[in-house]
Amino acid sequence: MKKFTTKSLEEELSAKLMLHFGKTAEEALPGEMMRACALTLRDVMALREVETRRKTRKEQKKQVHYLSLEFLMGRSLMKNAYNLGILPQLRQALENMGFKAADIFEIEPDAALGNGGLGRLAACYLDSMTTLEIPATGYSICYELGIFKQKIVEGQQVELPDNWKDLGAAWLLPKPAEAQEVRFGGKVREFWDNGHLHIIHEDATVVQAVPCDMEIAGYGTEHVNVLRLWDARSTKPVDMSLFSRGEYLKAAEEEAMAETIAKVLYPEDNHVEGKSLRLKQQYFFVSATMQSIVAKHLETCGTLHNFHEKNVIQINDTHPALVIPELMRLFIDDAGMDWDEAWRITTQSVAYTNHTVLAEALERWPQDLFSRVLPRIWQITLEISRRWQEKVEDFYHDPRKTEKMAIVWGGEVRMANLCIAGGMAVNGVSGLHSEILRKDVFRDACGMEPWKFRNVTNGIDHRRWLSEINPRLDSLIKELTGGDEYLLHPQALKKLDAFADDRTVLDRLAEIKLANKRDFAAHAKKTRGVILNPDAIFDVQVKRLHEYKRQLLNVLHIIALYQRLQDDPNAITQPHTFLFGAKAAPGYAVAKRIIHLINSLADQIDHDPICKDKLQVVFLENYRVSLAEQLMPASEVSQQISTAGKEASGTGNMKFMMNGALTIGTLDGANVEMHQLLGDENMFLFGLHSDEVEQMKREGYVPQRIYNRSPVLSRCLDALRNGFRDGVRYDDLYQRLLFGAGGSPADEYLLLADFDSYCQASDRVVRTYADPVQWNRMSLHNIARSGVFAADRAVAEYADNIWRVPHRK
Ligand code: 26Q
Repeated sequence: MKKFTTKSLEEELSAKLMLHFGKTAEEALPGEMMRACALTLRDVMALREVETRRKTRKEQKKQVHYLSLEFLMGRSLMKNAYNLGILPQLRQALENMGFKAADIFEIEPDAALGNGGLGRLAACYLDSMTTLEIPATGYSICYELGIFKQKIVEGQQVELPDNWKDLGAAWLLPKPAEAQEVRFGGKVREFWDNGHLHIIHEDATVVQAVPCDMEIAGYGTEHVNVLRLWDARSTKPVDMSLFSRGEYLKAAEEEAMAETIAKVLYPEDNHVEGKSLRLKQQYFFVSATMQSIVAKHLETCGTLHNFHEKNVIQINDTHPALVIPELMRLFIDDAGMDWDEAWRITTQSVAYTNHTVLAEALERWPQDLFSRVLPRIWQITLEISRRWQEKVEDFYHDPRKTEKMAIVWGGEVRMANLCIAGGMAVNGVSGLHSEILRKDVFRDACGMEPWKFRNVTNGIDHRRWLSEINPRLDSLIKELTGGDEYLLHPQALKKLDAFADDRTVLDRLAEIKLANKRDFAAHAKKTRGVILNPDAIFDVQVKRLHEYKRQLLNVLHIIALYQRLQDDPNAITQPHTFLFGAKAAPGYAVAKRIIHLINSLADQIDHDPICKDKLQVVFLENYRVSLAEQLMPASEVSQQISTAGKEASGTGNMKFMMNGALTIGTLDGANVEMHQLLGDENMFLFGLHSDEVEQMKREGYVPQRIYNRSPVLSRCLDALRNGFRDGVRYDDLYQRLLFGAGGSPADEYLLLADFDSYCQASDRVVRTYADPVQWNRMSLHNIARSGVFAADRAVAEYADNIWRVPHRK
């Protein structure tokens, strides 16, 4: 394999510009240069991918298939150059050719084929699976539009389409020869022939699935995996002969469906809506994926009886749950296997990861919709449900448990129960979350099949989220830990603990943070016209907007600070900047109101001279992967303040920790494990524990009592109600907190119950910040102990305990 030098890269880039755009480097536009870079790196990866695939087939290695409706990949150019070990050379080549490397990286759009945590997790795991040299493929939909772009207009969110493909498609390789056909609707006809039951799917609407592959380079390896994104096309060009046969409408219908299926990512996060198009999207990518996996397995092994020994299907939440009946269909209808054998193989092939305990996010499909769109899959699902129910009845003899564990019940199909029945493993994504699944959400299933229930705490790609985006910290770590060991062995970060009393190291850590804050301030000024004071504490809450994540609690506390400042202009001595970034699902009215509120408050504080150089609130528009990459290295306080028991894991918390920010948080999700590693002395814990939350709800929680007892809190809430200088009042939010509204109970997420404890923790943050040595020491301990939160560790656990595939150590 040739190794790129700066010079050979320049030659390669010039050749690409000439061949693909008919331009010299002097003439090329930045977008063309970005595409030339992509084409150059793709060439290297394509060769390595072929080699990886050849080896996998030849040695008949077991393969991992990671199915997810979302892969939040972000940008690829810097990442791929980094992993291929040619980032410095590429930067130099670009500069030599008259471009600013940073501008070329910045021009690449994010591939934002995901909403938030679940989608970003899938992207991080692709990197680790590849780096660990696991033969793995990701599968999803090639959405034409990713998560919407957010604009703030007069304080409110406006959604714009995210047309990422213009430049983003530079990484995609269409493979039309590997297209599959997916069938919807129609009728199922059964007939016996030669002692065999045959299934005919008649009058179905057929959509063609065309794969577009994105290559994934690992770090420090020649192993290359693929993310396969299915694009939807209509099967036939409009065929006028159909017209005469009366099938013209059918052809038109197929074309219409094909056009909509891969059109847009659903922008709901932790909330499901039973929309027919969403179900079609799920089946579309599941069926195309399983058909291609089964066909390839047959090609290499010649039999399906060992399918589970050579393949494992990991499903990212229940969204791809249809793999279970689809595999059954392929085994039974297409391969002629009997039910029991098909079920034995299926249930040894599929593993399910759960990402939420919120009731409104557990997928359930109306049976009439399901049976209409997927008639054959419905028959199979019904039979799976019948047999499962029999098993539950035999085990428990308890009608309440039968009802709770049912797959088809009350006119609905419950996808989580389908996954539990049809999978070999069910895992939560943090210790606490997995415990809640075992003890509460899936309690009865766990009683029957306890071996299925596991935990794999989430992790993040530390090469991207530390080494690549925070080069100053990366250099210091390499210097102190004696090289780049931590890149492949993240636990080497532990060595940093030894420098806790080294004042020069602590000072350098502070200098790095300040330099990163200055960079971010410069970037914010240039791209958004926001003026940030680098001497202020950068206190950050960035994540999807959801009531359970409690951005509103953060806001209430800022209002309290503001009121304190009005009573006493000297109440704040340390400048404090609160940064927010969050998209709200377009249909989530309360979430949108909270965004408006943050902007109203920001405006109020901005216009009050009392706050100058003391208090500032900034709402960062269009929070996304590439903005997170700028922000994480500059952050000092990480807000992880969800109601205990509600956030399955969180992964933003890990990104902040790795970049040396200190966490103010509840004992929720992976914060619990962070606390076990750090102790009380290295993070700012507050609030009720998850069992206390449950108990309080059981015993009847009355937020009004807290309001009546706390003058600080009641003053905050009254201010919220009356609004700020822009004249917008937030009486609706006030009412929700004190009395409940629209079917949800008063203060459903216990903001008022945790308010006092939160304010105290925040005061501790500010007091600690006044002691730089202590602050920097805490920061150092956070970085040092963040190694467990590397995705490499999480993926190794999946590989060892669930997938049973070998990997690089
Ligand atoms: C389902 C059906 C129809 C439409 C939308 C959806 C849908 C889409 C996205 C439901 C849920 C999601 C996303 C969930 C999610 O991101 N969960 C987060 O997963 C992270 C990775 O495990 C965790 O760290 C977070 O705690 C969890 O909230």
